[in-house]
Amino acid sequence: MKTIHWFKPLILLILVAYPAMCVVWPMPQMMSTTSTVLTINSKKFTFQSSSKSDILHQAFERYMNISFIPLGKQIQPQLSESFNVTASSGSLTSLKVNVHSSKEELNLDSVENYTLTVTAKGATLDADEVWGALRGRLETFSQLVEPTESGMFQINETKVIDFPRFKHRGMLVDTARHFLDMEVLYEHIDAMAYNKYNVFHWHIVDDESFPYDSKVLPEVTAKGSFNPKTHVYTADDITKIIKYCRYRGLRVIPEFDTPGHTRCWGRSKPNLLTKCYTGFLPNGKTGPINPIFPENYEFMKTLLSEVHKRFTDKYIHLGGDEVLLNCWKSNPDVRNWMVEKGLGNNISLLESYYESRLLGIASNLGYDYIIWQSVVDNNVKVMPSTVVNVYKGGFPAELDRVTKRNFTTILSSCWYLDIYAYGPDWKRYYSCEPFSFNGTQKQYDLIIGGESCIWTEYVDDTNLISRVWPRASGTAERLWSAKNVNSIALATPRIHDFRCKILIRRGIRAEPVTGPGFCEYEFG
Ligand code: CP6
Repeated sequence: MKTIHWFKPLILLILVAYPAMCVVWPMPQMMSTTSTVLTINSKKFTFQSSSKSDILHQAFERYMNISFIPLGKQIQPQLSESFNVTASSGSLTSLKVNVHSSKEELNLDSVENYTLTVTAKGATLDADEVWGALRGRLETFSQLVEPTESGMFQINETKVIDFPRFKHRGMLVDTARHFLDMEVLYEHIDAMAYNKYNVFHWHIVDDESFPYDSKVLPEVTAKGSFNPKTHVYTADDITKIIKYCRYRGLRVIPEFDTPGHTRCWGRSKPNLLTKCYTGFLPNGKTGPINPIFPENYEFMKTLLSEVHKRFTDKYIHLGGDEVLLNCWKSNPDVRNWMVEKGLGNNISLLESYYESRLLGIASNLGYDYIIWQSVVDNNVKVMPSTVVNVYKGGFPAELDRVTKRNFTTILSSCWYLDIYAYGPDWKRYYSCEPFSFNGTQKQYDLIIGGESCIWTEYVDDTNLISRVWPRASGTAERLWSAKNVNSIALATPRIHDFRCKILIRRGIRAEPVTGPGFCEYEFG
């Protein structure tokens, strides 16, 4: 997708001319606004489309509710009850939504482009696919609508032509370090959609817990979850999350991270994990999945077959990070087996062996896969369609290396939301530029996007939303908007407005990020 470079002065002009009206986040590729203000009577306003799409019509209902939220009672108490909304029909009475294709597959190649035209003659939204209508969307239109003191709403004449810079804009959510309630996940997914994110990367299990409610491996859930009755995601829960995401234009990509990060899986399967040794004796610790036992590959096949039935995306994330190779090395059975198999004492050949078999299982199931960078750093042979998730420091050099080897890549290194600093640390996320290495256009084209990550060692239902939002909005704008929309000075008042006027007003309890102050719109 070509980035259009000439519009930056245009956006600067708009921001200078109409700062209060321009609360679209992330910034569209092209937007022009005039000083003509159209009024809207929310009671008489309709969304219209000839499309029969259930996704679109459900979105109409949601956006009817969130586009027309009146001014809050605390700030404007005298206006709260006496709106005379019957008097005028307003000068804008509908938004016509044209979706050109009825294709509703949601994948990496889904088209999210849209144009939005709001003039005195009417408002139209054009999109190739329903995903553009959502993203472009009803979301952008809704952000442009402002409440007024009379109880009416208003929108400036506006033209928006928009498309994402990157087609993979994700967030990793870790539900293993702490369990997250379905209601909290729904709220979080809403906030992701408001930010035009399109991938929910569900890091569902890890060392500390296994909240995936398996029917084929029930003992792993029983002993691996914090509580097998209350702290698990059932097949039905997963289906609900997938549907909830789909209706908001988000894919769900589950991660089952192996061979490391599997400690609690071992409680019910004594031979699953490698016993680590100190000298000649087992030291009581367990390490990565034991790669020398054939039944452990059967275990993975059983697990992934069920996962494949429950999750609908073509992609699965297979992890592969932080493998404790020293534990493998310390175990005499593992060492003997390596010699027998001709791997000698080269432990990275053992990692390759495990990964090759695992990736074989996944591709036999029909999966394409994403893996953490460690796997390719270690020269494991993977399918050409493999997506490499770069997560370590020194990422520009790594992106350079990985794309030189022709791999498609997703960047996470600079978007770790669990790493927290006093003050406006959204700026760090906002400033991270994926193309900050000297590569060829072909290399840049292989970078399909990025992900923010919320690892939840210190996060649960009580603070997920406020910890993540609006810090993750920094990443959202980096991934959606043009490369040169990168001025902290211009973004600062915008992210404040986005937090107050959009997130807070819609009930997302996003934390303050621009220092002392207040929101013009408090909860109603
Ligand atoms: N869990 C898993 C983690 C991390 C990773 N994988 C992690 C490592 C370093 C930091 C934050 C998170 N907690 N499974 C690495 C991808 Cl700083």
